[in-house]
Amino acid sequence: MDKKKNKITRRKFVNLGAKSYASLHLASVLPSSMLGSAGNSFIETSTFHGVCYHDCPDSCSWKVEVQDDKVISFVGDKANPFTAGKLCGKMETFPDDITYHPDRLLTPMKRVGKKGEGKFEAISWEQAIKEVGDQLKETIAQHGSESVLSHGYMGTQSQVQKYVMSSRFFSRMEASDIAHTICGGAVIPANFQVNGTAMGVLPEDMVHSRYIILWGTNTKNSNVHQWPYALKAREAGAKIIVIDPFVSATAKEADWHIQLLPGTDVALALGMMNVIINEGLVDQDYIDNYTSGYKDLKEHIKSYDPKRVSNICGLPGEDIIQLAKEYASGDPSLIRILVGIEHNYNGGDGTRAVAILPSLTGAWRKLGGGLMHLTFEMGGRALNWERLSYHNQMPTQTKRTLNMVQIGQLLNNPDLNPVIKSIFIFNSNPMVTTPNANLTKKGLEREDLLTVVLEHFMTETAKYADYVFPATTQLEHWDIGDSWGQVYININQPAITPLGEAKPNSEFFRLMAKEMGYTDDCFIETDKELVKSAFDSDHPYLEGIDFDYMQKNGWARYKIPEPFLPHAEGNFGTASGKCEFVSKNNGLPSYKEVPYSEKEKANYTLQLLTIKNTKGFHNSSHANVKHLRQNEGKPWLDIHPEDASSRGIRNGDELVVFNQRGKVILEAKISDRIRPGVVCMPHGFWPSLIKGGQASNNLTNDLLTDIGGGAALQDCRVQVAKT
Ligand SMILES: Nc1nc2c(c(=O)[nH]1)N[C@H]1C(S)=C(S)[C@@H](COP(=O)(O)OP(=O)(O)OC[C@H]3O[C@@H](n4cnc5c(=O)[nH]c(N)nc54)[C@H](O)[C@@H]3O)O[C@H]1N2
Ligand SMILES: Nc1nc2c(c(=O)[nH]1)N[C@H]1C(S)=C(S)[C@@H](COP(=O)(O)OP(=O)(O)OC[C@H]3O[C@@H](n4cnc5c(=O)[nH]c(N)nc54)[C@H](O)[C@@H]3O)O[C@H]1N2
Ligand code: SF4
Ligand SMILES: [Mo]
Repeated sequence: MDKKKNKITRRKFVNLGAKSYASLHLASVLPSSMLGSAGNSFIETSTFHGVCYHDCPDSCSWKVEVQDDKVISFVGDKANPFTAGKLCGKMETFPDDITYHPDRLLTPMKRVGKKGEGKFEAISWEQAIKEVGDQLKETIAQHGSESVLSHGYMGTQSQVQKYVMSSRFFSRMEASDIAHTICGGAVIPANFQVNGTAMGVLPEDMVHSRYIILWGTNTKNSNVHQWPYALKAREAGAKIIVIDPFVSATAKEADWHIQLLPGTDVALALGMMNVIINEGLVDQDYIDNYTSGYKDLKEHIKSYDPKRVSNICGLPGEDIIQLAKEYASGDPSLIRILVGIEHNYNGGDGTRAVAILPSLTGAWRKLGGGLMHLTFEMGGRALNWERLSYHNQMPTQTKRTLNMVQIGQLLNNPDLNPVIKSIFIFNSNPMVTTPNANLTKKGLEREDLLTVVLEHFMTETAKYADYVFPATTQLEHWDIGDSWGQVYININQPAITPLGEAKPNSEFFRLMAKEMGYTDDCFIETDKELVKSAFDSDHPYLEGIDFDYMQKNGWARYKIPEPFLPHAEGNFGTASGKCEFVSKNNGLPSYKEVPYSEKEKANYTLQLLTIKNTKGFHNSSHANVKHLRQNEGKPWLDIHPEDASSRGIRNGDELVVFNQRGKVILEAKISDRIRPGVVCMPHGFWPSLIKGGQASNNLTNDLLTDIGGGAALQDCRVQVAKT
């Protein structure tokens, strides 16, 4: 057979029907005499259930068909009503783009060049584990176990590869842990302060809402399976409002887009309260029975009159009044938040102010009314965490926790006690996703730092490693996929044998445990046993759902009492059981000036947003996939015509965007998608794959949010010029 003529790309493998692939593939490996008209009938196709591993609210269920240990079909599971048979654009070709990508790491690598240079040579698993183990033992003996830092994050949010075995390992070691603050770091504690939970209205119940505020969330792009519920509500008469400093894909579709200045949500929400209270639009009965702190709040909001708020937010006063009145009379009104609201200095208080609104107007009383935020507490309650979090029962525990937002500062801090001497980076790409990346780079360049990275690709971060270990992808390992954005639980079955020498993260930590001499039982459990143990639970949400059921069906909807009206009669998760307007630690929410230096304000007169504004990337993931990158075009900067003309910038010009931390080369897109004084670039491009070698987080600020130590990464001042 002429191989060239019949060459099937891996993309085609996925797209071809099972039958056609079987015959074509067979033809290339079997003598033609063996291929009769029914020549492929003995080839077995196996179907596997899986779940998307991305840090995404949708957690889609998928089905994988495999022949001859190769994926021949990969689709969203039609049976799951939330996924509804549709994966998002960036995941449709996942097997080709990630698992079968020619650049995939398939063997352990040891650095031979300078840190960051990207020169490595292959090394066996056995030898690499031994060398890392030897160095680790020496580091611990000299500097103590807290000099080792576990830097895992949400590259996979499926629990076994994200967390279970790595937590056991680092707890046993008593290493330092990283605080997962870059996403949800402020919104979660802030909502908990007010409502004692982040779980409000269920995603599907949006269809019952009649006034929907998508507050700092780009639903059409970031939460694609939620959008149809918004459209269904609109068909039934709902109005959709988007509050966003940028004309996002979702804002374009809104009935009303409120384009406030970034980081001023707290003022807007307090201004709405001012109007709602002054106009007598509150639900006094709800306030009296189910909330605390109203008297103080009433006094506090007096200083947030529409005129002052108009100045802070850069909005017409009448818009604030109209929004407040419409919101208070929505029947019912729903506010949807995710993380767009939190990535600024006022992010915690912004969330708290927004989270108070539904209780002020009693929106919680009706199905579809209230606040819709995160659903992770469902899985937290339902699954058997006592088994999974085995390390909590071990005599030793993780001790020091360090904030990932400031990893650059931490790696460069000689006064840390102890200094970080070794870092294990897995499921994360901090050189691209964490602010102030040039400082992180300086830290990772330290010759005295042992850096170990587990990855699918030689990422920007992996290039700084001493050892890189090849990790399996979601098609090659067991896992459990609970969700933070909807109410289904999934299992992920391995569909194919791991490619090359790739191993699951969990297996890396088992091998390391053995090397370190940790003999605890918890390092013996297999991934399948771990998945099984998660469903060994008698929580009512999992009634009738066990491992066998999951093996057959792949996914299940939690058995939640319906209609789900969590706060129709109060029942908040706070200590008082009420919605707490005043926080014990943080008082009442208020607007604060961002602490920029005078020099910063004078030199860098524009505010830069770096947002997830691409079609094909998921944070930094997929940005190395050529066709997806080409789809985005050249990395660009949205700049308002006024800011462009004052700098002599024309559409398509090459620009340099710079500040005291870095400089990025972008193409000018003159547009009124952004206000004067604010510019916006997409986040996710890998620095080394774009001109100039720097990207969004080489510019961003590692300032922390007001609550929770989150990332105020949108509070970033820059200057822009033609190159
Ligand atoms: N396609 C795609 N989908 C994704 C991801 C991805 O990378 N790509 N990432 C996933 C992850 S990790 C997460 S956490 C979710 C996040 O989902 P979202 O919370 O929707 O997050 P973002 O896209 O960060 O921000 C949403 C919007 O907030 C706006 N925004 C920025 N600053 C402010 C502000 O101060 N106030 C207000 N009101 N709005 C502001 C931005 O302009 C942006 O349009 O999406 C997930 N889904
Ligand atoms: N400027 C700016 N910065 C941001 C944001 C923004 O909007 N703007 N968004 C922030 C948000 S919301 C988030 S959640 C973070 C995300 O930050 P990260 O979690 O660092 O982002 P990802 O790009 O998803 O990188 C995860 C890495 O995990 C790897 N990975 C995936 N699965 C596995 C696995 O099974 N094993 C191993 N070993 N590796 C795996 C992928 O190959 C990828 O390189 O970024 C934050 N940073
Ligand atoms: S990234 Fe999100 S929307 Fe896309 S397939 Fe994965 S879970 Fe679904
Ligand atoms: Mo995120």
